Amino acid sequence: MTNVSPTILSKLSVQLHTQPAHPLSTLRSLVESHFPAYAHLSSVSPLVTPHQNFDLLSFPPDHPGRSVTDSYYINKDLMLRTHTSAHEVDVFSRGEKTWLLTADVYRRDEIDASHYPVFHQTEGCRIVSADAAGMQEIQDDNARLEDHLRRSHILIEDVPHLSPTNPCQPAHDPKHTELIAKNLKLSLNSLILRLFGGKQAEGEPLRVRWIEATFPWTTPSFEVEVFFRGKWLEILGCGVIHQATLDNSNVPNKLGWAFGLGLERIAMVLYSIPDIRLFWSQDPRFLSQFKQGEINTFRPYSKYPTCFKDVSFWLPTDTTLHDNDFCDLVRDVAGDTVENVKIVSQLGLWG
Ligand code: FA5
Ligand code: MG
Repeated sequence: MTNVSPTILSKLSVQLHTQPAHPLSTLRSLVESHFPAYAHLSSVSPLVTPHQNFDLLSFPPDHPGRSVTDSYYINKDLMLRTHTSAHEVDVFSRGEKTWLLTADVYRRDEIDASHYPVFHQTEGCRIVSADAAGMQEIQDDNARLEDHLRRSHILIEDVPHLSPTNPCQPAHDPKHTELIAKNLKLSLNSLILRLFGGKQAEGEPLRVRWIEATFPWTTPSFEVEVFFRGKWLEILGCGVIHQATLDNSNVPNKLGWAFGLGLERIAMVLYSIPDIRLFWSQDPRFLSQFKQGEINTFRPYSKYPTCFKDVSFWLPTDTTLHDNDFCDLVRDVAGDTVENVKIVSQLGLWG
């Protein structure tokens, strides 16, 4: 089943999200600073079992994500995580109740300006006790967050916390689920405001759109899109964690939410980085543009190596020189970086 290529293997130790001054590292810190009381995890090995990545999260046995055409396998028992949710059960089992985990994730996919087989996610989770005290804690937090958002310039297109197509889990009290789903939405709207609010065009409210979704280990589930520079951009998936997943984690009588945030998508708009492949660049023209903790607009540079631009005049002292001889000469000197050779103007022998 081994299908991990050398290029992918070379990415396993890079950890862009912990490299000082790298845009993904600044974005991780920014998200972490928004949840200061949470545990912040960021160096967890990408090697997981299919059991962690899929089974513990109730993925059905025939889910397409399990296939060798979609995921990277070392062997049948060891794979590269396809999402940071692969660590939910482990982290809950260790007793963490509120935590963030940022990591590289791997999916076999096409390669273009917005797709790369390695990208980064931040998982965020919160569980509270499923009793009056836990619900009071959530209610107080909801009141605080609502107050903060009411005073902000943000326009939210919402969907109901619960609906026939996005129902409450049978094991849960719908009143509790409503409070938890509301806390999830308020927490994320507040994070989105923090990330995008400052970069918004003057006077324009920030527009956020909530959409019903499905994930095998959350119900109700949602996706969030942000309207930024004229486009809707899907930035995260989230939901109320399934009882089965919490049972797998040995945390009885708890209730809570989880989200998974795509870091490249967000960094690309915040920094105006036009191509997802640039995040992997070792070129000083890329890396030197950034400082830890600062979001600045990326200045594009040529993807070709430095060259000096001269104007040359070719004097046909040797009249046997053919156009193709000249093309070969250009290729010998400059290689394949030359896109085109053409005669711009031809003068008579004496001008
Ligand atoms: C997930 O990966 C779920 N684990 C999210 C989740 C967590 C749901 C917790 C419920 C509870 P999804 O495949 O939609 O879901 O990816 C989440 C985010 O990662 C997307 O919204 C997007 O921002 C980002 N993402 C997904 N695929 C790519 C890709 N090929 N390139 C860049 N970013 C991507
Ligand atoms: Mg999605």
